[in-house]
Amino acid sequence: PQTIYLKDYTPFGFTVEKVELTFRLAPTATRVTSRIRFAPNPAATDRTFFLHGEELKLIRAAIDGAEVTPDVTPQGLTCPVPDAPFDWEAEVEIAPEDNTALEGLYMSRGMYCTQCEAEGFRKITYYPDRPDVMAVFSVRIESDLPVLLSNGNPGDTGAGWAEWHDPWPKPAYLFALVAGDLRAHSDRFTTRSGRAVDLNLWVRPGDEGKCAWGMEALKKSMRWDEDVYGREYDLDVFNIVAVDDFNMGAMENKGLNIFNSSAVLASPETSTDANFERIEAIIAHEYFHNWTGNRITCRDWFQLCLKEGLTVFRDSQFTSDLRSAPVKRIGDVIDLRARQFPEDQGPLSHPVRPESFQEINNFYTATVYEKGAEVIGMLKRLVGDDAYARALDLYFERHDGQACTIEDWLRVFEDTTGRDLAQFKRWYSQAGTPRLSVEESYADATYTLTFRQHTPPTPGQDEKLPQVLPIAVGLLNPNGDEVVPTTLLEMTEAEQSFSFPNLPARPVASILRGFSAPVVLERDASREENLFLLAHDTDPFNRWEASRALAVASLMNMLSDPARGPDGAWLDALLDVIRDSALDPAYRALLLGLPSESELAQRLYEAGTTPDPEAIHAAAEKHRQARAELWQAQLPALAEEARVDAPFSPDAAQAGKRALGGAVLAMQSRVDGGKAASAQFDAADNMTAQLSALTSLITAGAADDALAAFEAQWRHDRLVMDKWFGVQIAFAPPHDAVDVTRRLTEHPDFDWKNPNRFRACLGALAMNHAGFHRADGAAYDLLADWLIRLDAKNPQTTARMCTAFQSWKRYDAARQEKMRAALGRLRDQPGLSRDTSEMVARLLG
Ligand code: B3K
Ligand code: ZN
Repeated sequence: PQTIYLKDYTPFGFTVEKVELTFRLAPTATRVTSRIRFAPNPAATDRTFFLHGEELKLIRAAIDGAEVTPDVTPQGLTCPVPDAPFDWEAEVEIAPEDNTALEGLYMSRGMYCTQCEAEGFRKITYYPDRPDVMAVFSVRIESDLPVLLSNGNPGDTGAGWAEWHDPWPKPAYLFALVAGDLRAHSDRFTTRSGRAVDLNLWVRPGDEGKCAWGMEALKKSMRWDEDVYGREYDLDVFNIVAVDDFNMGAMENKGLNIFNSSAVLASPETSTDANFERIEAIIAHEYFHNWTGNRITCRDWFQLCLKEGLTVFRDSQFTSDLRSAPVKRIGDVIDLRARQFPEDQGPLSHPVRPESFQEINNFYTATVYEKGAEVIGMLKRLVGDDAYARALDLYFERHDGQACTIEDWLRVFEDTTGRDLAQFKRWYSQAGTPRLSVEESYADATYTLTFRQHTPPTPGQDEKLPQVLPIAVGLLNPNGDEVVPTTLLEMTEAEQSFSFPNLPARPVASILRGFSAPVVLERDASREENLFLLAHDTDPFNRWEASRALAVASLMNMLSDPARGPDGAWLDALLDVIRDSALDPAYRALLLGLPSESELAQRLYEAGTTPDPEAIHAAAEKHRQARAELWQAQLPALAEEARVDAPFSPDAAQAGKRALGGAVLAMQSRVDGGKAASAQFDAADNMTAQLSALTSLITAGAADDALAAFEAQWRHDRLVMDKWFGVQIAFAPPHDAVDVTRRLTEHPDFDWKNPNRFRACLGALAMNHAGFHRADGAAYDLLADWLIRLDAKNPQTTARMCTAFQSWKRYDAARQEKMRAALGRLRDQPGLSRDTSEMVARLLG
């Protein structure tokens, strides 16, 4: 397979002045006719006329009305063309029904839909399928299906056809088409300049009752982007469509967002609070792309973080504004450590802006998205909120309608602030998670923090240079008062000291407040200091972080001495915080969480100890059991405090209470054999309550009846059944996880070609840390078997799920050997996709 390099970028030899597409839809023989006006691109030197095209049957082609016979390869076509503007016309045939890769034009249960990002448009027709070629599209769809949609504004329609026109120039990856028997949930939004926008959420008959929340989220997003970024919507209609078979969450096609139904459909009975919050965030994310991604797009796919990092950053600001900022921040950091850190610390590590790829779909990663967003958060912290706002205004003003680079992005900050961002730019080019260690000293009333930063080598990058690190620090007096409020230290050297004079007593430092930089902080804080911070820190993130540090220390101690129980002093201190009714219940629920078993494995590995997944699981279980017994008497009062009396609402306040209630129920189930969980399961009128009861029953080993009842109640609802499949595997005792997975993959409703269902089962197995790392390698083999099978149908989802193996180097030689063997089996599969080949090759290094 060919490797593409950032350094090789050259512009396309032609510009596209307009595109007219006609689709005659038929499941196995859709005809696509394209009429494209090309002109020589004055900015280009290479005039080779190459159009991408894959899996297309070319019926005919013409230039300026005269038939031509292009030179066709499996990747596209070339053809001699005039040295002046010309009209290209082509007709191709495609078979959406046979398209199981879910990229290009495909079918999902009788409806047609598309997914073009990153390079799917070339499976629809011949075209310069690259994001720097932007054009105005007009589309005509011919089909007997009742609803026919494409980008932009609606044009004429008649019996069996509809036309659409998108006035905004766009790259082909934002093209979309939908046709099906769909119902609309409609609403209206008036932009601040008075444009009336029709909003529609299109769903299958039967799903109409699951649309209200998504629609509210859309309107909130539209308002928020006007209020906070001054960005208005720019078409007469905004359509969202829910699709059951989709490789990821959703797609920001211009004016026609297409969503995985799991990322948009919601109702109290079928969706958890976490689902509601995720849906709100994804709707916002896709909507925000209208400016950060669509109006201003990427020059090439190496610049993916330009739109993704920024849009993730924007959607996290939105969620922080609508809900609780500290709760959102803690959740994001948990997620970063669970997904991005392992990626950055293993064989798949790559810069936020990668320099090469074979298959771009493999780079829609936690590094590009979430670390990309962290980089923007740091930039904002460094320049300040006002300068950030001015830089963004300049970005929109200067680059509207353009396909841009990270250089363009940084330049608006340099031009706004006069700052030189050359060193900061390393965040885009240097892979790996910096490790930041700190030493403290106190003399002559001056307190000094000395930091050292070091980024370990990553594949292809042995030597690392110091990064710019914004380190937010506050200092507390021994009595708990804050003597130095949050101060931003700007570290640029490998080693650097910062002093705080005039402090009559040695303070306790709260370092990296709000997780101000995405680093691993190596701090030898004593147990007493962490207990002090847990009790007194004014920064909610670091208060939580102190408890995390105590949790890690306690679990590590239990692991090195299996006779030990959990740290009692910490549990006492934690209970005080948990019982503080002045604190947000959602925050208290987060404090009840433990670091994941995978995170503990990583920490052991970094400390030079080979992690034993079973021992880690046993320690975590022992910890949970001991805590439940110790706090038994307090649980009823906590459960009472978490009770919601009002009618169900997915808002942050109620959701926080239910999160606390769920955590309390999990503890209760460890001491009452599942009695309280059973009662909650029977009485539940919302999915959050029902599912938390079910998972508590699974851990208590008392879920058989509830699982059967749940299945009988929900077998008609795919999204709910995904949960039923998932929790049985994710919460299975480690020695059972493989057998449970095997049994469930034989269930008649295990539709393995549906990405949601596949992930619900095999993804859950990979998440069951001790179950996945079973010593005999049975889980590795089971996953590899399924990945081999799926790769022939759906390379994208297969390649994505190979990341289950990304941390193989952490474990003992026997497990490493078995993981390598499983990956080797994949690698040696004849006809393995480019997507999966690249992933396996990187994993095996
Ligand atoms: N831009 C899409 C992701 C496309 C993934 C292609 N493999 C969704 C998003 O980030 O909003
Ligand atoms: Zn995105």
